[in-house]
Amino acid sequence: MEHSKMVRLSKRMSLALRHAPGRFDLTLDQGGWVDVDDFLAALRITRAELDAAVAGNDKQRFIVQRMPDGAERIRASQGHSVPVELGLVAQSPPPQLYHGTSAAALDSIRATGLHRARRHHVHLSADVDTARRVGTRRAGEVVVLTVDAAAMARDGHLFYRSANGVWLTDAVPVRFLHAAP
Ligand code: HQG
Repeated sequence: MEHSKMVRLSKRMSLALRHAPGRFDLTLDQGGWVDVDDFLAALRITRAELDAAVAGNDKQRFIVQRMPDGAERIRASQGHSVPVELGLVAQSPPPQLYHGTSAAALDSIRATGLHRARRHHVHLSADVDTARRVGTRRAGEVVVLTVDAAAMARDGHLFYRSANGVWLTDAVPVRFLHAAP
């Protein structure tokens, strides 16, 4: 599939599976899953297009699972703004995690820490390069912050890792944030 077509399809799939399933007449189950056949019909795409978008996705945003009865289901691995329970189990984070954002947000972040905004969690990256890429989605200069995840974990903050390797936590208080080197 052509790259630009793939990106467009990935965005529509994200909209349907993370933010606005109703706009496609879809209902996600509690875990955020939807039947693959229903999904194909709702987005008016072929199975080949779906497979290409799932397999070729730069961030592995979507996961397809075969159920014991042979039916298949799909969900987004993270990033939801609609209520879903992903069933992730808290796990011990690496000592440091990273968050890419815009320089314009820094004053506010320094005042109140990192908040999850409309999503379920604050999203953190395991490496600086990925965090920088996340930050470039925002206008203006990109800033990468280091999160002292080890200290947060010692303080009782819980961390989760999505199926596609994004680290998630409820909020990051200011004292655990530093400018990345
Ligand atoms: C900022 C994408 C002011 C925060 C990405 C971010 C990621 C504050 C924005 C995933 C703040 C929220 C998530 C505060 C946080 N004051 N601004 N106190 N606290 N912010 O999109 O982390 O491509 O909800 O820095 O790659 O940018 O969609 O979060 O800029 O993995 O798969 O508020 O979404 O993945 O924005 O991105 P977002 P994010 P996908």
